[in-house]
Amino acid sequence: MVDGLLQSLGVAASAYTDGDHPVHTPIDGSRIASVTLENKAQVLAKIDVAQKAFLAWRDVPAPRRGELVRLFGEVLREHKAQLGELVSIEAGKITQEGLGEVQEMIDICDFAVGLSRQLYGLTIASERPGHHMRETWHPLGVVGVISAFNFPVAVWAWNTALALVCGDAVLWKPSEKTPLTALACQALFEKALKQFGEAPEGLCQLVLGDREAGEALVDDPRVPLVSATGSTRMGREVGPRVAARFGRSILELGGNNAMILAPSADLDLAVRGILFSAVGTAGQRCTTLRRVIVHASIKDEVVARVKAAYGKVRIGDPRKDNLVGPLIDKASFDAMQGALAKARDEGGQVFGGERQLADQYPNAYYVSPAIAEMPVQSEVVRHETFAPILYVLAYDDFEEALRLNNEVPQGLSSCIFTTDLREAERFQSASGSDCGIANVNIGTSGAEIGGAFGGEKETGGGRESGSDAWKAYMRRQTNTVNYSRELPLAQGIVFD
Ligand code: UN1
Repeated sequence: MVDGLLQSLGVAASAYTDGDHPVHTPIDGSRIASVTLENKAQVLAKIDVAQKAFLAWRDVPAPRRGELVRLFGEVLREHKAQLGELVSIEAGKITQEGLGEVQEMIDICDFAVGLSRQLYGLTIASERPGHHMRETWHPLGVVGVISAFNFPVAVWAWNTALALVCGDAVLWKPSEKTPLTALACQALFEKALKQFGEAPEGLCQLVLGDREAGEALVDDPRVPLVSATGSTRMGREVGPRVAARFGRSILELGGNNAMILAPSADLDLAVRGILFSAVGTAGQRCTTLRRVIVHASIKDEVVARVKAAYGKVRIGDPRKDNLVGPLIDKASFDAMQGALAKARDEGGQVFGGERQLADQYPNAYYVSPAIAEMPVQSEVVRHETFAPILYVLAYDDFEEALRLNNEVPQGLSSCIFTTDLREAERFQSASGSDCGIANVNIGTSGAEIGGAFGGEKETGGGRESGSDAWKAYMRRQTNTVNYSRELPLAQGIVFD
């Protein structure tokens, strides 16, 4: 299934045929490749190489570093179709979303190229005569990137494009479930490197490994920044371990994203927003819409319309004309069924959620998206289940809706559908949504790369991608220069 594709992307056959770690496609559960996982000693050796690469790369002028990222963006443009298809095969995304993910990579490359001429620091007024102050941003070191199966290529690109223009080296550990797209990215990056010419060896390396490999990255003081995307459970381990050695981390963890649906909302728009955000990527985005908090007066109508839309959703092979592909694996299906059983126990009324196409694909896990009308925001609703389950809660008063939005442990994305300016502004105010993303008349998922991406509370607090997220990939230095013939002290201190 993948031979031709991987070859066209420049991956050598030995990289995906000779190993002992099997790779399966969620499309039919079949084994499509086998790769070799690396052990701790191998990871440490790669960190060594990365550290040396960093020492050379940090002295390359930033706009020149941007040129490498520009070339990489070009290579991605040329291979968008193939890489997108590989994402579909390995992660189970429908074609449109596979392509969208590669486009996200291209977009961040463009952003980073511009940034490579804009790593601006401040000049600061000094309180002393004949002095000036400024703030300088310097390259940081080796950046460890740990990414998840659901965005197997874009999350790496967000981190890598920024890290490279910031003068850092990168070591990437992708999910064990998606090593092939990682191998393809690495091969494409090497293509860009060839066109670029002189770059230090090992500037951007890939580590295929399991927990042991991840731990080696997390614990090594030569890796000053670890950017980890995945579950809150993973982040709870990574964050304190990196902090224990005074490293920095960017954590992008679980979400439990809600939509407040107000009585004034444009319901046609809202239902379309719900459909894309709740059902897209088979509910396996960290930004997936998991809760609709709907005004009691329109609840029945909204539920009826969403159910009707869900009934028409085409489920099946993500490379064909379908809207919902498979869940990643059986564990994911079991977790979904467990959550639905719990929702029923907690008084919920569940619609959908059954396994689909089991005869055709006995080893793959397709499901119809589920809606669960809940009496209150009970335990199961407060938990992120990585599957297409949409909990519906009713509200009477806007303050109650805001409270429900915020009363979960996670804080990634949120949105409101309303045409009432007061509600929209309140939602985005200091006492509104407590999430890293708060949208108006747009769903919770599908953010552009230009904004900072990430969220609060158990989502981990990290920010990746656009805005000034680049600052986390550099070290800040405050410089004070005395160009006078005196040595005045700050705070007016006299020390004669
Ligand atoms: C993720 O699911 O880890 O906003 C990232 C979005 C995408 C990124 C999702 N741009 O849905």
